Amino acid sequence: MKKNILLAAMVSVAAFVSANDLVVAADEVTFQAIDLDVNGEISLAEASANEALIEAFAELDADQSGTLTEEEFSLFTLASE
Ligand SMILES: [Ca+2]
Ligand SMILES: [Ca+2]
Repeated sequence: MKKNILLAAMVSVAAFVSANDLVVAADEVTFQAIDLDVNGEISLAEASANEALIEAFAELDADQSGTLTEEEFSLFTLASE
């Protein structure tokens, strides 16, 4: 019986850890969190941290510069609300 309780505890710890490994939820995405090198633009590589952002990247990149400014990115956060 004790073994079952221990196993259940281990399973819930494992579930907790893997939840933390998931990409940031859309409502928690901020420009600062994605702009890893803090150059004021989100590159395609930086955007790859978020699947939804990658899918929207080309559409969001209004001037087709290959990067997203904070202004371009703001349309993504608005759309995901
Ligand atoms: Ca950047
Ligand atoms: Ca751009």
